[in-house]
Amino acid sequence: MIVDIVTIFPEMFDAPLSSSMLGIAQERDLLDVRCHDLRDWTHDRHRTTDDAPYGGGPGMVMKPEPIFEAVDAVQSLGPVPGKVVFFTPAGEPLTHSLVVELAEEPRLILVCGRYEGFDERVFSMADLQLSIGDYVLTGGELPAMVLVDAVSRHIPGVLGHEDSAADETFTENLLEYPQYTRPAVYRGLEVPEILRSGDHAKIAAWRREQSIRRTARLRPELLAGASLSEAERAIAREELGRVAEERGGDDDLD
Ligand code: JD8
Repeated sequence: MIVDIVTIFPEMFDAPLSSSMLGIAQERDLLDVRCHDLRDWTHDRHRTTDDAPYGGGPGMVMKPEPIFEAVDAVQSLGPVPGKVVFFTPAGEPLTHSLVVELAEEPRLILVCGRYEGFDERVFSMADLQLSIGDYVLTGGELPAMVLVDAVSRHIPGVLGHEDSAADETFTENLLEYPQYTRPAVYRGLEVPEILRSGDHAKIAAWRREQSIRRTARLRPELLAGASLSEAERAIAREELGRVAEERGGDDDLD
């Protein structure tokens, strides 16, 4: 996959792109990330990318011309035009299923803004407007890195173990089971006996139950999308009941 990133801070991407998985993916030619300095498409001495908002108000807005010119120029680098993605707090929330879809694209062009955001007209170039969550960041660079990280895990050959992207939380709509490694006891905290038993059928059943209980407790809204047997539904209901019980107990303190 080819990813082009348009930004006024291309150096922000150096560390995350050279680290571990993303570095290896690029060395293996499974991923080619190219960062472009938006200021290369400015025409004034100061390489200006922002201007005051029409109508007044605080802060500055990204000028449209450098963005239109940059996206045109980067698209014509080929070999395919690529899907143009803008990051904005008003975008569609990024989800696991969107990540999986985007991982199938041959090329993405990610446009990162700064300041108070973009001149609205640049969105006429967008195939997609994305947000990574309901909190405010200072720009689109971190969201672009989040997308590259998430998408790259779904490119065949990027993960060592091919199935590890598949059997996870957001595929099954269940949280992960708790994990442990040695030592068996640390500061008095014990690894559950069953995990040390060597009984792999029991271990698998325990892990599944833990996933269901955790999901019921911490992210009950996910259960609607989880495919559970009738026995598993009963476990979920039991855990939801315990949670309600605990909350009910709290009320007495009020
Ligand atoms: C792009 C400028 C900052 C946005 C005023 C200062 C995504 N989930 C997300 N949170 N924030 C962003 C994001 C923020 C951005 C830009 C993305 C460009 N800003 C502006 C409007 C309000 N601040 C994001 N994806």
